[in-house]
Parts: sequence; C-alpha cells; structure tokens
Amino acid sequence: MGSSGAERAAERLLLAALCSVCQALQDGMLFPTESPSREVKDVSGLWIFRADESPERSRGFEQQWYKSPLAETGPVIDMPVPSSYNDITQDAQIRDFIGWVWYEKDVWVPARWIQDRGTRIVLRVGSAHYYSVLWVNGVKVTEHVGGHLPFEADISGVLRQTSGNQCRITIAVNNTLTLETLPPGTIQYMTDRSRYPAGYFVQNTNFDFFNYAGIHRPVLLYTTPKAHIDDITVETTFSDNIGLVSFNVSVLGSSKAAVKVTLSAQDGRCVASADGSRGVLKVTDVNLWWPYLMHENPAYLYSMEVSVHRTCKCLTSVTDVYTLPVGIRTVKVTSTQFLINNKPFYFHGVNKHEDADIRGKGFDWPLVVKDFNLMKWMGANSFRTSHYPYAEEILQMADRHGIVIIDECPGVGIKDIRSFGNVSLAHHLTFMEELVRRDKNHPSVVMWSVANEPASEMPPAGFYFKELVSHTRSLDSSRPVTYITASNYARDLGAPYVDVICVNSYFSWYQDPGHTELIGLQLNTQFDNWYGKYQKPIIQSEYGADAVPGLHSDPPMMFTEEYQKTVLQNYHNVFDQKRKEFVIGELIWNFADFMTSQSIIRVVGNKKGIFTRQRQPKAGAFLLRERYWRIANETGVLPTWARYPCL
Ligand code: BDP
Repeated sequence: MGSSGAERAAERLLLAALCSVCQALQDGMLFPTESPSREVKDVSGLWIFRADESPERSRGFEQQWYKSPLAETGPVIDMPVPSSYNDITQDAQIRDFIGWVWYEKDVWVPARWIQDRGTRIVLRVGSAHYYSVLWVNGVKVTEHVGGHLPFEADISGVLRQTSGNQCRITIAVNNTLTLETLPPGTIQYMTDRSRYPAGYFVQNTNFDFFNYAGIHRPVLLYTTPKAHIDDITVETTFSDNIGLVSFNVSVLGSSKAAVKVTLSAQDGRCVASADGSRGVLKVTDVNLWWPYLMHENPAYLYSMEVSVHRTCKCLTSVTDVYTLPVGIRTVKVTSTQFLINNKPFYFHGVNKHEDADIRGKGFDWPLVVKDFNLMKWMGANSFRTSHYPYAEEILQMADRHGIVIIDECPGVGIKDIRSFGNVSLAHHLTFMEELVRRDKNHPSVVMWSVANEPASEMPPAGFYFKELVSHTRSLDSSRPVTYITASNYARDLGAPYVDVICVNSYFSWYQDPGHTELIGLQLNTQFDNWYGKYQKPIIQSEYGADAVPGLHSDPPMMFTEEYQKTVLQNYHNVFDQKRKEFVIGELIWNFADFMTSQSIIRVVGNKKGIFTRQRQPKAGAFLLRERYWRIANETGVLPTWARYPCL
C-alpha cells in the first residue's frame, strides 16, 4: 500500500523532529517585554483559517497556499488566536480534524522598524500544537516541532526584501502524533471496507486529555536592536542575610558590547550592580522569595536590569535593555524533605490542565486570573503543569503570587516500546533543553518532571530515564528532577535516577472500584514500599475520583460528590500520618474537570475536578479548602489577612 497523505504528514513530522534534534539550541528564548530599546506588537486576534480537508492533507503544500492570500485558495473562516480551533465551530469534522490547518493574518509593521536597519524584527508564536511552519509574505521563515513551547524567527531580512511594512503571516499547523512525538500517538488506517470508507484513519493516543490543536498562545512581533541581549541565566542562593545572584548574559550582534547589570528592590532602590556578562551580585539584608502561605511576605521579586553598551569614539551609548524579575531562593532535597530556603516545604496543591470551554487550550487571561484566585482561595501553595509546559504568563503569575510549580514536559502516554528508541530519546532531550531554556529563571519552578506514567517497567526505560534525568540535571543543577510513576515500586526501572518519587494512584477507583474502605491499607503499603526501596521523599502526585456535579448519594456511590469527598478523606488520613515521615506533598487530580477524547469511560470529559470546567466548586473543593488552610496554619507563617476564618 502506498503511503497516504496522513502517513506522509507523519513522515514529514518525523523528519522535522530529527532535523530539530540535530540543531543544538544556540539562541535564547527570553520572554518578549518592552523596554526603552524594545517594542512589542501583539498580532493575536482574529485570523483566517482553512483546514486542508483533502484526503491526503497535502493540498496546501502542493498548491502553495502560503504564496497568496489564503482566501484566494478556497473557503476560509474566522478563527480567534489564541485558541484551539476544535470547539470554535459547529462542525464535528473541525473538532476532530487531524492533519494540516492553515492560519493567516495581514498585519502592518511600523515603518520605522523597517527603515531602521539597526532594528531586528522578530515574529514569535507562544505555542502551536503540534508541528508548525511559518511564512512571511510567502517566504518560509521557520518551522518548529512540539506544542506548548514558543518559537520565533528573525524576519527583518524578509520584510526588508519583500513588500515592506505590509506583512502577511501564514502559519500551517499539524496535530498528527507519531511514535516519536511528545506525547506519542499513532495513526491507524481502517482497512475493513465493510465498516470504513477508503482512506479512513484515526489517531490513537494513550493520554487522557483532548488533543486540542491550533495556535494556543499569543503571536507577537517584537524588536530588539541588532546588538541585543539574547539570553540571561540567573541562579540564586544565600547565606545568613546575604543573597547571591549569579548571572550569565549572552549578547548577539556585537563583539564590542559591554554589559551592565543592576538589581533593584521592590521600592526601586538599587541593591547591587556589576559590569560584565558574568558575575555574582551580592544583596545584603536579602528578602528571599518564599512560597504563598509559608512566609508573611511571600513572592518577593527583585528586578534585574541588564543593559548593553557600546563605546564609539569616547561616547558610550546604551543599545539594549532587558528587565528580568528575580526571586532569590534555594531548593534542596533530603531523604525525607523538600527544602525551600532550607525550610521544609509541603506541597498542598493541585494538578491542572490548560483547558476550558470553547477556547480549549487557548491562552485566556480571565481564566488564568480566576484559576489563581481559586487556588489561593483554597489554600493551595503549588501546582504541577500536568502534562505539558504551561504558558509563560502563568509562570509569571506564579512567581508573583508565590505559587510553587512542578514543571512537566509532555512526555505523557509513553506506553509503546517503540517510543523508547533513539529518535524518541533525542527529541525528548531536545524538548527538555527548550523547556529549561524557557523556564530556568522562574523562582516558582522548583522541580522538573520529565514524564507522566511512562511504561517504566519496560526494559528500555532504565537507560531512557537515566539519560533523560541526567541530561536535565546537566542543563540545570539547581533543581531536582523527577518523573511521575504509576508503576509498581518493584518494577519501576527509572526510579533509581530521580530525586523525588512522585506516585499516582487511584485506589477505590480504577482499582477496587467502590471500596473506599481499602484506601487506608493500600495507600500505607504504597508509601512504605516505595520509601523502603528508595529512601527518597515521596509526593502523591495524583489521586482522586470522578464526581458529576449535582449527583448525590449517601452512603456514597461512585460518581457522586459524596464519593469524591470520601475518597479524598481516606487519602488524607494516611497523608497526615506519612507527612510526619517522608511524604512531602499531595496534589489532587484534578483542579477542574477537563475535556478528553470520547470514550465509554468518559461522560463529556474527565470529571475528577474539584471544580467544574466552569470553575464552580464541588463538595470536594470545600473539603480541600479546609484541609489546606489547616495545614498552612500548622506549618507556615501566615500574615493575619491570610488566616482561614473558620480555623
Ligand atoms: C492518571 C493520568 C491522568 C488521567 C487520570 C485519570 O496521569 O492523565 O487523567 O489518570 O484517569 O493516571 O483520571
């Protein structure tokens, strides 16, 4: 059988994956911000859109849809950016579409950006799922493999050579997953002609969330001077009342540029400064970055201004300025504790998804702010970015509110032995490089998670995770590394390499459904076995039960709010014992209900949220709220305004 369009799309995807693996990450990926030397123009909003519904999914490339306005190639529809495209229309074919979709927008680029040849103009996509190709005025400027992370291209040359300050941006996005993508997936062709029409295929995956696709985060144009700050890396520590900020600045576009770094306190006072692209700043009477509910003045951020100067005939001029928020804190792990600033930290938090009605995984400020308000309301001090990196704006919120993050890569659903091969591993290593490059400076990020529930009992998993964890450590030695396991302690081959054991379990749900009376025994056994074998601190990284809001029964039955509450209470009894020993955290699955693919075990999505998908509390939310505030009152130093009134 000759390969069909979707197979070819998958091949193209694979080739691109290989090609991106070959390129070591050379450039930085600083979040675009405005400064005296930089401008940002958000070109999100309404774009036009066309799904390539040709059986081969390849017509767009064959007919070069990027060469002319998309509307001239055939029918187009309006599509908001950022948003997943899946739930925007009434068309089930668009909702479930697999293959290439095309986005286009005409934008005006300020004339002075084009005229000033000392200005670099960069086009940046916050994230698009999964594989993207970008053209400007019909000229290909970049491509990128992987959802959930940003990519960008310097488009100054193209703009200056093509039609000037009118700029047609075309982005083709393909959501096909293969055995080597993250997450992995397979395309299955249905060949029984009595049941399926010719060419019928489905995308199979092993993860429990809808494979939303499209341009998920803002699209920006921004400028930098030619001689510009390309990347900044900070690492922090402290001793007594002296904070230390080591920095490393890379400058591109000039060999003669001099770097100056100034650190200011929140009141604007300069507290330290240095010349040179590398060095250490000393801060006396340091204000450390503390998590929410652990200190009366949490989330203290300094502001680090990095500037690049050029001297020409005795005149010094500033060419580029970038300001980075810096939180000074340390993270360490012992055999029984997780220490932030040398004090034991207990994760009482949530697992989340980027997921909401209509917009799917599209970035949305009202949703982000609402979610932070809900987390703070319930006394959560942490969340895990299950099962992929979240938008940078979310990490910035966490920095500013003191919410601690376990930052996860989309290594979810690695269940097929063919996904443990060299190509997969190389892509996984590259993904971790891109993730660390993006998130390394966030004080809120305290641990990297390289995968969720891989088939870690399969023989290649030992080598795979040894490489993955040690590579991640070599990228960032200041944070612990983990992956999330659901394997049996005796068969897990990757656990020897991680710093913290993160275990998911669903006693009385997937195991012994209905039998909440078994949770105590089974959970105790789980903890004792894992700790006995590895002597590493343990986080219960997922636990929970589905609850359809408004369903009630007493005695509790599965799917009711009472059952969800009972499951949580039984887990909590054990956590309260074990947190005196080596359990360092509990993260409920899940913060909110979320969409999944359709299946007989899902009723319009996964209902394990303690909030509905619309962010209304179920009974479990009130239970957790009381618990989290009680724990915070016992373990933290809270300002009076933050005390939960009923305790
Ligand atoms: C866990 C997975 C998570 C699922 C959850 C569930 O890590 O992605 O959504 O099960 O089934 O094993 O609710």
